[in-house]
Amino acid sequence: MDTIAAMATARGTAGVGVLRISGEEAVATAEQVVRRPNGAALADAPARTLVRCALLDGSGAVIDDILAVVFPAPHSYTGENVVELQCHGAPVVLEEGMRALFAAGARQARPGEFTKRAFLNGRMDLTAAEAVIDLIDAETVQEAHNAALQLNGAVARPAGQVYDALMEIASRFYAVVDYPDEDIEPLQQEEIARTLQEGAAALRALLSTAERGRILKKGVRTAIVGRPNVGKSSLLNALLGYERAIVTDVAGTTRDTVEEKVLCGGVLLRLTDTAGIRETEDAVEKIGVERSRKAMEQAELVLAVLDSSRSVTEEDTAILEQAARHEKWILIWSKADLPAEGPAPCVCFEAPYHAPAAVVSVSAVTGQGLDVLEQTVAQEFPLPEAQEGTLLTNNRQSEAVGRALKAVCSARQALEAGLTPDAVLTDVEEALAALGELIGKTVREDLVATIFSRFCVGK
Ligand SMILES: Nc1nc2c(ncn2[C@@H]2O[C@H](COP(=O)(O)OP(=O)(O)OP(=O)(O)O)[C@@H](O)[C@H]2O)c(=O)[nH]1
Ligand SMILES: [Mg+2]
Repeated sequence: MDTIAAMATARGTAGVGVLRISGEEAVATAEQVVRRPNGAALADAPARTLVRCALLDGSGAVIDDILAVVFPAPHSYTGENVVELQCHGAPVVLEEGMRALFAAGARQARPGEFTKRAFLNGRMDLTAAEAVIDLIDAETVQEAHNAALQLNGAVARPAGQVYDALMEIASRFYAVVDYPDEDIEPLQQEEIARTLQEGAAALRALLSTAERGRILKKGVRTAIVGRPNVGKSSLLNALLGYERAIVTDVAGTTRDTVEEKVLCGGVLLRLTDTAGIRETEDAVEKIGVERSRKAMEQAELVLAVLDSSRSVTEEDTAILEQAARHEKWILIWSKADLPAEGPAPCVCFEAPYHAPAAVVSVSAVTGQGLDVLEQTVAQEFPLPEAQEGTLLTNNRQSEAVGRALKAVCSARQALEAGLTPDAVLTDVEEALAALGELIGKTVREDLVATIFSRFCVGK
């Protein structure tokens, strides 16, 4: 494969900036842009050890004092020869260094190309490669933790075990299909049924993590709803810690939905502040109210806000009724720093209504009650146990596991119904194909291209 190079660190001034080179000719290419003080060749530098060099521009002038490290194939990130040049993080130096590398024969790496090569060279399976993107894009510590464990095979390992077990079954069935005189003995049949059952259980367990995985990565869809002026936007701002949404004492300030991600009780919330819900003749506000209702419908968590300094109106009760249709919702009494007006609304939460997960008094001004709100959210969306790390975090993965599970179940049914061996085999092969796709043993080229195009350049 040709030799590729890229800036591995983000653009901009920084203490250090790393240029990464990979390919058969990586060392020879780097050799042309660096000079060791003793005149020794970079190729002779001890492997995986930092050596001090001068970085040269295209004309051979020294432009930086750097550290270089050579990772000879196959013990490198990509499995190829890799050189990393740790320069000072000055954009001009790094750009000049890149230009010199191109002149020396390297070409600009495409997004994700280093990791793609790592995958193609068998340095990591596809779920691990995807974990690299997740890790780079992680917005919470939990997300990073999950990705780090996946990088180490937390998804590939159980999926690989099922794959191997199915392969074993498939090979027995091949024998039976190819040599009709052979037969699967009842004892063997029982064992196969048990293996299929265990495989199905393992896949089901993996699939059941997808929902939590999605929440971990994308955040909980959360709507802040209430009638105008109750303090919805103030609550959003208080949770964010800065003035994101406009707050005024005019009822109907928020016209459109405002969405922001925020970490609340360690849980990533995709918070939507909405226009206050009320009957209105204003054409723009009408659309806003419509959007508020929609945001509430689509939310996994509803924060229904009531103004504790005002008496409760019928509009409030109507909004509570809508909120209570959700399995998870929290009733928030806002403006807790002001004298309370009361009385509390008498709403009965019988089926199909759900009782709120908590009733919390909050002040956006003093911050009172925000901690209780955070605790409630943490309780409602418990994070995965530390060390678990097998949460499926993308649709591609859960789709493949789902397909494998379906095929394994249908293989089991075929076996129990006493269908011909090739009927069982077809299902087992389908499950193998799906699992192969998950971990990247048998994956279509276009799919690989799509997956790696989500990366940044230099990774
Ligand atoms: N004292 C006090 N005032 C608050 C609090 N929260 C909001 N307010 C005031 O209440 C008024 C309305 O606040 P907003 O956050 O704009 O209310 P909203 O629900 O977003 O209103 P709309 O966007 O019109 O639906 C503003 O004057 C705020 O300063 C609070 O916790 N304490
Ligand atoms: Mg508002």
